[in-house]
Amino acid sequence: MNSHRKLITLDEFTIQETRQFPQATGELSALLRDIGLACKIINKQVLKAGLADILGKHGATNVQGEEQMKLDVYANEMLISVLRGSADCAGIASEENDEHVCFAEDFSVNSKYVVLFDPLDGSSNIDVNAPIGTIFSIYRRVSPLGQPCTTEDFLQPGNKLMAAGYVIYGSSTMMVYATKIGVNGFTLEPSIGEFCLSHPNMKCPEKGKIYSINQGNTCKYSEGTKAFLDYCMENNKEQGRPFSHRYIGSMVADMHRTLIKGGIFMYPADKSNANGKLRLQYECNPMSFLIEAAGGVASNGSMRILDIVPTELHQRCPIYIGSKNMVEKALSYADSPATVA
Ligand code: P6P
Repeated sequence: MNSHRKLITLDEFTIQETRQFPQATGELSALLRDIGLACKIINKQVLKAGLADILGKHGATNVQGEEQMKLDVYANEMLISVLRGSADCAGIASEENDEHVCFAEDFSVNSKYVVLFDPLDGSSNIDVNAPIGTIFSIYRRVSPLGQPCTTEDFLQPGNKLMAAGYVIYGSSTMMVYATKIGVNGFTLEPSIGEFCLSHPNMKCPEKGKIYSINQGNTCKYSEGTKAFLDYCMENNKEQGRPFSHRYIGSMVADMHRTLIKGGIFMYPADKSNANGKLRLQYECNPMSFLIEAAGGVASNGSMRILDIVPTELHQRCPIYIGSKNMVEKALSYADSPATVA
């Protein structure tokens, strides 16, 4: 690799993007940099999770009823702390918090944006050193500036997103985010502690040959989902060979592969979970905004995920997301709601 090639840092890139829009104030770019800072701090702890006394159950349980790993709590606290100090965030909502949090500082009530996040998605993979990640969504608030943010700020549909993305803590640490302009990926360069542009203008391949689903739940899936899985496993002339099945059990990791290599990631409704498992506001919507910005498709089985109007902060949503040809094929098998398991 040409070591003399100028590295473009996240800060430089976001500032250059801002310059493309004379009317832009730079607040959204600054917020993206703040999220990057929080995730660099989280990354430092993730890298030594096996060493520090940070493994093991924190003991508390979150609103999902899941035991909180200490790293979950740490990641949540870091994001809240950095965003509270940001001049560009009026408040947050998190998978780890029952309710949204308004920042009361004078400069916060005048901030234009709110941030929702899953601070450490896939945390059950921490102990087995599989990739985990932070997922974030940024909305322009709908409540009046100068006053605390409100519930409505956090219940906006995904088609109102201003930016969304994730940081994957894997073989390398990458930040991938989308704005309406497109999707760009930044790899953390540890020697300078900066996210550097490594994947400009990312596109999800229109055709894919990888399907990603927890096949262990097959007995609980609808007939339509089972029929699509049979299609994926058939050696038929349409695709030339059976597709490959890949499932890491960490949404950020499965979605990062889907974005780069193409394919479909699915967490459908099933007999036990009428709305699937994944959360609309801080898992499905940010990933749907990003994949659509990269040319992919995201549906809940009957409609575009970004058009769903949320009614509850932690509501779940079935998801079929990825390469256009695979998602459309999966939806062609989708059942009418009446027949969903
Ligand atoms: P299952 C991790 O717990 C998570 O929220 C997502 O990151 C992941 O895609 C999904 O749940 C895995 O769920 O039921 O297959 O273990």
